[in-house]
Amino acid sequence: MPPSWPWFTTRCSLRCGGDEAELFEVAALISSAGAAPQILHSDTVFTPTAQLFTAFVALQDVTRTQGPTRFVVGSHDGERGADAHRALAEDVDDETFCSTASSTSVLGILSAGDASIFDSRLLHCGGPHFVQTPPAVLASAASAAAAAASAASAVVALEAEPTAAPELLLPVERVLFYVSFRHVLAATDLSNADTHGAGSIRPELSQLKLRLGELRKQAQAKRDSAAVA
Ligand SMILES: O=C(O)CCC(=O)C(=O)O
Repeated sequence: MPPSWPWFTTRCSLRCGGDEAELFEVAALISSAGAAPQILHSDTVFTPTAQLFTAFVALQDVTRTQGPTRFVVGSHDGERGADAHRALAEDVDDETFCSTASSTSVLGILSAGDASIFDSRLLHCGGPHFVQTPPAVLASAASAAAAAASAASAVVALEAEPTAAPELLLPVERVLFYVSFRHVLAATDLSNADTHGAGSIRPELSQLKLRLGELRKQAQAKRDSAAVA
């Protein structure tokens, strides 16, 4: 069953030092069909204490081929975390590390409404998002191969228009709703400014410095009034 908002915010409160935790990021992560995998990274540097607690909420099913996020288990703290971050830093090509990491990692394969929640020091990356080949194209490719093998009837409709029912095709964009809260004791220079041209929170929302406790109260009031109605 997908986690509920109260379930998530209770965990946020526990992980972020209480209800004074600030809403830090609210965005959508969109990966289009054909997107290359991301490089393994953490969202904040490796520090002895937690900085952010994040949820990626699936807005539609995320299958194995749609670039699910890969998370390296235990890479957020302790000796294991220090080793993982050191190995990544030493591996300038990222390749060796990614292949070793895959044996100690999990994939965020999600149903719509599920969420992956994680400490921002955890190493993770968006996976490769494969372009889906419609079944009709696969079928015509197979018959083309058979025809080419059996005779020289060369002109086969390899480029035939796909005729698969649209509901059999996966969405071409994988969208994750992305929200994070800042630990009450997090470094004061932690920035969510729009440094890469892809802001993870709108400035006017950031300026409000919304606190987890206030958001929880507002959500509870909405639930109560919906229950009465
Ligand atoms: O798209 C994803 O699955 C992960 C995205 C991410 O980690 C990032 O953009 O920092």
